[in-house]
Amino acid sequence: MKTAQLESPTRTRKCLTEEQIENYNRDGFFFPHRVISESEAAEYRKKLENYEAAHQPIMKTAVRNKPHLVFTWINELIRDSRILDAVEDVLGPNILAWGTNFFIKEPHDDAFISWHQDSTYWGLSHPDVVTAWIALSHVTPDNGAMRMLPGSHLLDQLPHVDTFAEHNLLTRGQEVQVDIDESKTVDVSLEPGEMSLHHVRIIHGSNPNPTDTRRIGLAIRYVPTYVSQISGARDYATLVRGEDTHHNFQLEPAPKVDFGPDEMALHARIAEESFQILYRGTGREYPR
Ligand SMILES: O=C(O)CCC(=O)C(=O)O
Repeated sequence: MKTAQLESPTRTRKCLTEEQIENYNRDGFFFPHRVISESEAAEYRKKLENYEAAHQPIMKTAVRNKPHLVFTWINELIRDSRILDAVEDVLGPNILAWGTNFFIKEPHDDAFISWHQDSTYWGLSHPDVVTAWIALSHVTPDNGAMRMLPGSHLLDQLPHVDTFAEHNLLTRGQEVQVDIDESKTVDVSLEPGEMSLHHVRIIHGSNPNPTDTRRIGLAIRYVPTYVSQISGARDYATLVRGEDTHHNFQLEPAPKVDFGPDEMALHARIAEESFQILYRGTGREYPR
């Protein structure tokens, strides 16, 4: 399926300029775009780190994925109009948040992300998926910023090999089977409170963090409401803007409180069903 050159130029833009949209359509990503102030980013980071101080590092927990189901502040963030205005300029007015994931690299952390296309195992019907990747710390090439291969979103879905490599933060450690010319890649440096947008087919990855500073990103996966899950599994999403006349996903409620029993039970159920989608064909079982 051909990837979308999204949105007709006649539609009124919410916040991105024509040039910014053209850059996104040409390169498959766009940055930096400030969506929250540095002080708001610091407040969000404090909420995250308070949770981690009371529990454990979020990257070691199941709520690293779909944290918007259990943290009220993340549920507010996925609905923030400063993010959604830019996403609407790319995807149109009816928008679901399909997923959220933390990507955190601790100081001196071996964690990395192999070169990959997000679309590989997501089971979604159309490549019309935009990730808003929000920086909650300084993100630099030194501490493991994302790296993108411009224009690679225009390629079709490419074959990947699952490595399950120990420090790879991807579900299967999947790696795209093409040679990457690293001299052509772009480092996505961001200040706290800035975001990048990237296309579901862009080839991207990131290196470990050998520095003394923590590198924190929250990825929010947005889809237009016409997208559906075609793997055969039931799937879930949160309606964050406009109307859903397609009913392709079970709509998720917002958490009423942080980590309430109902919120945790819903998260566990949805996490198990997403596991079935992401690991299909591997024979792996959901960890209980
Ligand atoms: O945070 C990273 O380094 C990579 C994140 C990523 O692969 C994604 O958001 O799609």
